[in-house]
Amino acid sequence: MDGRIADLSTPGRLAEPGEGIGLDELALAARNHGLPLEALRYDLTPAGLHYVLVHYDIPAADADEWRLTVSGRVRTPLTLDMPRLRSLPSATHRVTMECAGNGRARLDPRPVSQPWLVEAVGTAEWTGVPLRTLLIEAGVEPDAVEAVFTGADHGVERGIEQDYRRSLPLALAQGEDPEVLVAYEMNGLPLPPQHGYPLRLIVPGWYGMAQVKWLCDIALTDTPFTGFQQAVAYRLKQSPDEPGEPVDKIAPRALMIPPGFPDFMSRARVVRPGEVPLEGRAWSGHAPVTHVEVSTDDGGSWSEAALGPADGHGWAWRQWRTVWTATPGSHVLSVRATDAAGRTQPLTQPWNRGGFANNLVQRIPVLCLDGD
Ligand SMILES: Nc1nc2c(c(=O)[nH]1)N[C@H]1C(S)=C(S)[C@@H](COP(=O)(O)O)O[C@H]1N2
Ligand SMILES: [Mo]
Repeated sequence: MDGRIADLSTPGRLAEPGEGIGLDELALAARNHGLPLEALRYDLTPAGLHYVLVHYDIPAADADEWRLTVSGRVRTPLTLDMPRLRSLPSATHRVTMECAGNGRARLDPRPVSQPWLVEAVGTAEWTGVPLRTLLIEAGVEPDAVEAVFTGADHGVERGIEQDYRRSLPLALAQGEDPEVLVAYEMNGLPLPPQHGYPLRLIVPGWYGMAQVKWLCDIALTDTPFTGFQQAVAYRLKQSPDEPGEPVDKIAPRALMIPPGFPDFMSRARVVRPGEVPLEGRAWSGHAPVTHVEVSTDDGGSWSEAALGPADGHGWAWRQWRTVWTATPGSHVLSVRATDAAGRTQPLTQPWNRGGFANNLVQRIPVLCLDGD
């Protein structure tokens, strides 16, 4: 065993009161990065500004040698190389992806893992072959219930060496809405190494853990998959012993580009009196976003923001804008999204042991200067 591989993923350890970020978390935070919030201004996140999350190491990958196998409960097992995949009819979808751990570092008590604040999100155009096409070609046996996706990266979880692996229910894998892609391009270019080169899964509307990078095998199974990243990690639970509910679709969230400029001593954003344009993005994996409300008095009152054009499928974020007339003094700005399914964001933390799906409303302290 390679001594460099550390177990950073004991799910559900909570920080002791007053415990700071440890070196293991710093190591994770140093290799994974978020979206700088000012990049919410772009419809499509430039690839280098899209958040990154890698559990293990980015594997060495050579597109000429890469093979995707479709195996298990199928009539015709497939072995596909990149030219073959690129020759099949393709689809391109604009998708907002968010890490299930986004918001974790704000929770109290704080689950010890990748310490995201709110920045683990990005929107890209992904091009690839609809997964359904490959499943039709392989011929799924009637007793299959799930498709299990294997990435080429590798680590040790609770003492057991394993590949990164996740499953989807068969109906979703074969479905058209959302249309799951086996993607080879991000924003019109081959996938960057950190985003899964040369092949990854894209599951619109689902949190990031489902979007298996460095995809090398799709296995159809006649029993539900119980691997680590499925049945142990990524469960919503309050106590360590319960099995918990699986993490799946993205909860609604709106984010604001912090206005003005930073003051690192007061930790407030600094603005001048008068009209301050406020803008950002809102998304939900359950249904299209239908309302965005902004509060400039720390959640005391809310007013409706103007929404930009809706994305066709609702798989990508929507722009919102409003104008705030700032007056001298301290203020707290917040924003919250509501989707067509009536889901919205809580004002108190939706705590769970793994720190998943924390869509607590964003709070931005602002200091408005006297005069100009
Ligand atoms: N093979 C593999 N796929 C993976 C991961 C991983 O570590 N290995 N991380 C997952 C998680 S938790 C997230 S949030 C997304 C992040 O995708 P991105 O880095 O392209 O933004 O990839 C997912 N797919
Ligand atoms: Mo994630």
